[in-house]
Amino acid sequence: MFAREHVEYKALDLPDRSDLSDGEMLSESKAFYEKMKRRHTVREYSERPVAREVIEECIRTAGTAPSGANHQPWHFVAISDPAFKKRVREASEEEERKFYEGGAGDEWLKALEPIGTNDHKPHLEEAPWLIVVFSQKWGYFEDGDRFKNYYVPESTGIACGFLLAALHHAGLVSLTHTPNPMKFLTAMLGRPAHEKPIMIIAVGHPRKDASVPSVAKMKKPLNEIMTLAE
Ligand code: IYR
Repeated sequence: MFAREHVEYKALDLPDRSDLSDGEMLSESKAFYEKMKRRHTVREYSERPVAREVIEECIRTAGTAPSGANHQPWHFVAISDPAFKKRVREASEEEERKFYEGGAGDEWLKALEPIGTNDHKPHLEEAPWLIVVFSQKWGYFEDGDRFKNYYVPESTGIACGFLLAALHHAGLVSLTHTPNPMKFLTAMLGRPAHEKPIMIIAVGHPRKDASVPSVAKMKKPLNEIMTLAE
């Protein structure tokens, strides 16, 4: 996609303007908050499958995220193959066993107590899809020359946020999972060595008995997360 002739500045008239009144803006922003606060991280998935096209559209949405120099330094591997999911689960659980047996350190393990997590990760097989997100330290021009990417963690983090919102908007639940360390995913999924796995996102429908830890509903109030300088 990156050919050298595309790397010079050219202005386009702003496409896709929105023209809401102030009142409409307020009600839209409230409605979106009401929607997003209903997103939950879910660990118990039902057997209901999810069409590949839905996953593709959500990843397409993630790909619209802003990024450093518009280099889009990300790649998404979407896995529904049960054998692949099993391999990811087994390798993740192996790392997680070491993490929960003490590798994490006391303070981290204490912080995780209210979340109720442990090294048992059946959802990595039970969820119909796993999306593994990679960031790319560099990209390639069409002629094979390499160029540097910028603000890679920030850009990929924003794309992950878009993806989580898109999945929720599509009526799905998800879980961000970060086996520690997770470099094994690069080779396991056949990605080039310069790509760094950022997270695994399990995606699907919640099981009837799905639950969330009660602390997950405790969000900081606006006055704690926002300072106004008007
Ligand atoms: N990677 C581990 C531990 C973990 C860490 C954080 I920070 C969490 O918010 C939740 C879990 C795991 O996925 O279990």
